[in-house]
Amino acid sequence: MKKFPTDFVWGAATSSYQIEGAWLQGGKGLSIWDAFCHTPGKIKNDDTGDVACGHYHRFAGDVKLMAEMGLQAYRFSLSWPRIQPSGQGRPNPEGIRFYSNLIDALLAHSITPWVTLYHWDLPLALQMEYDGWLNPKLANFFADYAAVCFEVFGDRVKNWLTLNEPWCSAVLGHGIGIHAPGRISSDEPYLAAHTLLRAHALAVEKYRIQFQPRQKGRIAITNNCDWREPLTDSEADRQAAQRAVEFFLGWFADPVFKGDYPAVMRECLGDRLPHFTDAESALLKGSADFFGLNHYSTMYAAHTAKAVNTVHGNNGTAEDQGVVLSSDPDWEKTQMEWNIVPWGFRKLLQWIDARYDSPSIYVTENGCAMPDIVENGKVNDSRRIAFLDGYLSAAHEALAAKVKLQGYFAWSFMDNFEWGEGYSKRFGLHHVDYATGRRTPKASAKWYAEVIKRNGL
Ligand code: PNW
Repeated sequence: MKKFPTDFVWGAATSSYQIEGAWLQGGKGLSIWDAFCHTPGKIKNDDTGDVACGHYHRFAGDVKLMAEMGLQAYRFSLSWPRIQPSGQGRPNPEGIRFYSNLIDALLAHSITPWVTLYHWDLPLALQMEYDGWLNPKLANFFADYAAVCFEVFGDRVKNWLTLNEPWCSAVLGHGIGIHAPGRISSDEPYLAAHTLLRAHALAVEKYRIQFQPRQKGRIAITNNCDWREPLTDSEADRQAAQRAVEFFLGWFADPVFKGDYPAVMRECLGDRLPHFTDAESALLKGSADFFGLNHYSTMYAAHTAKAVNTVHGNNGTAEDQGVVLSSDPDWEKTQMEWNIVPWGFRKLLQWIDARYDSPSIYVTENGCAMPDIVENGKVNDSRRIAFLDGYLSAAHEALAAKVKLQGYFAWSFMDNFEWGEGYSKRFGLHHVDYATGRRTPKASAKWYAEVIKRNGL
């Protein structure tokens, strides 16, 4: 048996836009995802999060299902426009009541809430009036919104995440335009990322000065990163893989843990990469109480003098890096076409441990989409179980190598709205029948419940 540390946190995650629905209920304002999904052609099948899993109305039943599988922690996000309909000013009491009830229900079942302040559903008004994250002012609006949340929920919420995967907001939202706000540009990802990082730092400053001393919680950012393995062991390819990870994770984690962008990004980008003032740099450095990581996949990286711009915009900043990515044809893939490579997870955890001086790491998302089918009221998702078993075994190897991994959240607690893929991709431990809203625990939910109970594999 592969045992995990005694205080290891076992959880599952979701996000507001992906599960809540009730897009025009409870005084909620519109978000950039409401607008993006209602723009024909942006989302597969023109699906929207208007109804989603109906979690806004069904949260009590969902919390019961979490309790039934012995979940210790539940990571969810707050919809900013449900709390501040136009992104600033007086909070919406109904929105606050909804999350307050959810938090109380979790605590009544001894499930610890882990709250993400921003999982991509920016108030639409801030996009229309200010150009969203391209405007430096957004950092102040975000910090004010965060303070509202600390004030009303911080008595009960002790684990905060500021931003979920700012890489996605920057690259998918402002580079290749497949996420809201749908912008296509080669410079805007760096500008948006800069504001996102400043927003994180200002929110953490507020928490640390005004709330943390009496609320005694912790706060961090959560970044996504896939592993990049050198295609060959040539020096050029090894440097290319290192560069690729620095452009992916270092872009957002270096400022937070070291106070500035990676040197290699400055070399490649010059002044296309914005500069932090000394004060901003000082505020950023050390602005996380732990290392939040979302991880899904691995690719090979090779050096190329001239990376090609295959998609509009900058193709995920590839041509800025001089890196070309590829896969091993023998690797199994998920329904997202993402490679299943558990050893890449171990290598990434060790890379983080080495680069950031052995931080406490919480994996706040890991999971896979599979073509699940319901048969006689059951979902036998054996490939998902194999995926989770593989990735948790790799996590266990990282622990044996002294990586300070302290928790793991499966993505996702239930099937939900998978952004540009709409409802065509299922990541859940629970199956959701979107016609009726019915939830069915998959075999993986029962498997994961056993893992939690035994604290091991
Ligand atoms: C994450 N990529 O998104 C998000 O945090 C979740 O909301 C989402 O449902 C989950 O992973 C599965 O996709 C990502 O292109 C989207 O590398 C895209 C990428 C990574 C993560």
